[in-house]
Amino acid sequence: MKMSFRWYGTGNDSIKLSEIKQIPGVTEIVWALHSKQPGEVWTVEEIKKVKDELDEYGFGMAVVESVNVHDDIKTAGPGRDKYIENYKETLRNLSQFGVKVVCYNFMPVFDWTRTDLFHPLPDGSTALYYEKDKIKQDPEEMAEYILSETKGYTMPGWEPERMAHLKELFKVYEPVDKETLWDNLKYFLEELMPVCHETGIKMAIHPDDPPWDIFGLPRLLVDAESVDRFLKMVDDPYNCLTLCSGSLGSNPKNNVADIVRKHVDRIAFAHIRNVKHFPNGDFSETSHRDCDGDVGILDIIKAYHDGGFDGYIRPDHGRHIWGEKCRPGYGLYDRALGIMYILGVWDMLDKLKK
Ligand code: CS2
Ligand code: MN
Repeated sequence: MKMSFRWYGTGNDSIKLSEIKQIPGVTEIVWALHSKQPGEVWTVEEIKKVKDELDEYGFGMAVVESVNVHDDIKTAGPGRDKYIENYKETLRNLSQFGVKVVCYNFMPVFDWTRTDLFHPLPDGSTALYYEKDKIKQDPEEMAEYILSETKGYTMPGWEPERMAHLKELFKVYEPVDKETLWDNLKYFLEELMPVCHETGIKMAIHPDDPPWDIFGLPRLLVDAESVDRFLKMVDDPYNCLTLCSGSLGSNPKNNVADIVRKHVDRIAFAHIRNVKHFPNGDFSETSHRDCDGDVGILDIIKAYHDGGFDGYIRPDHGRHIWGEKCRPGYGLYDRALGIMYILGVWDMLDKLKK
């Protein structure tokens, strides 16, 4: 298992590489060119600049999160083939710098959705929160809320440029039902697989967050059955998962550890996030400690360990603690605590095995 930490880049993150360097065990930075719009080619020069920064601290850059997928690819729009060609070019450029895993998602219109980005927890910290009744509001209001809370930071999936055309975007998705979206995902991956073999890069889809339809938009990767379907649909060792325990685990019916046990060989990238469920269907993100949430963090880590997982792993969203001012879900302190928790469990499992 290779421990990583997501970093949004110089000038775009409250956290410095020198600070990440002091978290025990982190060898890889999960990065992206956040100024790029979906569909644009990432050039060798741009990638090299990040490499030079990471080299200074001895960090690897094997995982990109994310190379975002253009809406024309998701909807089979007029630019689909052009944007797929651009994606291939980006993969080829990334492979020159040791990139091994590209995380992406196939969520229509929005990436992850929460109704409160700084919800107070009983311990005085704040965390991302999902209140079922609030989600019924108009998507434009939702986008306005998210953008007002994240001012100054780019939020992948909530790019202001895209949000400014939300009505048009919803129109483009109107004819795209769930089966069409599956077809479009298959088309995209079948196009990419030869380039993945050529470059050695695994495509690792992130599940839908939350794992159910919202705003009338279809969502694909939501439970064990859909994960099975996805892996069978393009049955190729380079067609992989970013298994996000918090995204799938937001639905109390999903047993994430079972999914890990079944598919550990196809998980290229593990996100460890904990979530607490409320009986009315709301949920709150929590610390990574098993008993603070309901996703079964210990079972999940054990499932990776038992399966001999040697892919990349990172703590996903953390709480905002100790007054830290940071990007929602992506502060330094709670994610560093999360890493120590994950490594503590992992080291003990190693020791017990000897
Ligand atoms: C991430 C996702 O912040 C998060 O919740 O886990 O937004 C993830 O980066 C994307 O869905 C991957 O494309
Ligand atoms: Mn995640």
